[in-house]
Amino acid sequence: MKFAEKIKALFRRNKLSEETFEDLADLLIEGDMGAALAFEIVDSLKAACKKEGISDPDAAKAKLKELLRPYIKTATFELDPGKLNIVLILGVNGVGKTTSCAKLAQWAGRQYPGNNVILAAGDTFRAAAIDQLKIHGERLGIRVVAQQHGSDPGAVLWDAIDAAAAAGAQLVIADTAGRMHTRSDLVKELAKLDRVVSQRADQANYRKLLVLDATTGQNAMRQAETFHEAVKVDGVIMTKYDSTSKGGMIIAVSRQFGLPTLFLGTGEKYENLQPFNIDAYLEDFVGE
Ligand SMILES: Nc1nc2c(ncn2[C@@H]2O[C@H](COP(=O)(O)OP(=O)(O)OP(=O)(O)O)[C@@H](O)[C@H]2O)c(=O)[nH]1
Ligand SMILES: [Mg+2]
Repeated sequence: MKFAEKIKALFRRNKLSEETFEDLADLLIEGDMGAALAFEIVDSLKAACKKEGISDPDAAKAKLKELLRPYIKTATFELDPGKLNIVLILGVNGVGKTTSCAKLAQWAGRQYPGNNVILAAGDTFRAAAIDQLKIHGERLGIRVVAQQHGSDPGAVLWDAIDAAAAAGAQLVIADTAGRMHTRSDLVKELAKLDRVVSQRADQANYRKLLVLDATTGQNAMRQAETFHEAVKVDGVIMTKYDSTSKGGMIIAVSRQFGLPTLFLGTGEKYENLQPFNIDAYLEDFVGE
């Protein structure tokens, strides 16, 4: 059953009772929202229903949506036309970083026609990573700046920034190696790369997007915490949203770290990247 269907079924009961609220808390936890946040939301729903005399389950569901909305920070991905825009794509292993680089490059190319995009093969750690990005670049007709396997990712970024300046490109999207948030040495390396890019391109519009896999559940909170602490992340790309009907993590990450989700990855194709839309999201999560 789709997650929203479960919420719907819950509010299809004849009347609101203590049990409805308890079951709702369980469901929100199951939806990856985390226990503390789930109870907080259920408590405020209960209070609002009492205060406003809401006894109709449908009205309570509408109220739930209304209460969830301010928890979700939103932001749009926009290029600064007067600057070089740099996007560093980060995350743990296998979450969909490289695929997201390619998807974002295509999306930005369409959104800003005539703008040159450069992909930077900043994952120099995994042998096949450079080729993987090059293949995406060939398919999409987008230039990929790369060095050899094992080279310094900071140097690749320098090259890409130089190439962008020379070509008048407005956007550099850089892949990075997957690193587990539990590996503090690798997280430190990322912080170093971040410093290198900040110094090299201090006039640029430089952003860091953390890729989180929607099927990871609460572990994504640990990932967000570590990466945000290390490099101050600007936003999230939530991938594999097509593989789960739950998405409570988007609310949890927003609430806990103030991080907006900018895009949803909704499949393996280049087209499967959608700018985050709060109305559509709430409809997915709670139902219409
Ligand atoms: N269903 C689905 N699959 C996705 C999505 N995004 C990425 N994938 C798949 O996830 C797998 C891993 O994607 P990659 O882009 O290689 O992940 P990565 O984070 O770069 O992996 P490493 O570089 O090894 O850390 C691939 O099979 C992708 O096709 C998505 O939004 N939905
Ligand atoms: Mg990769």
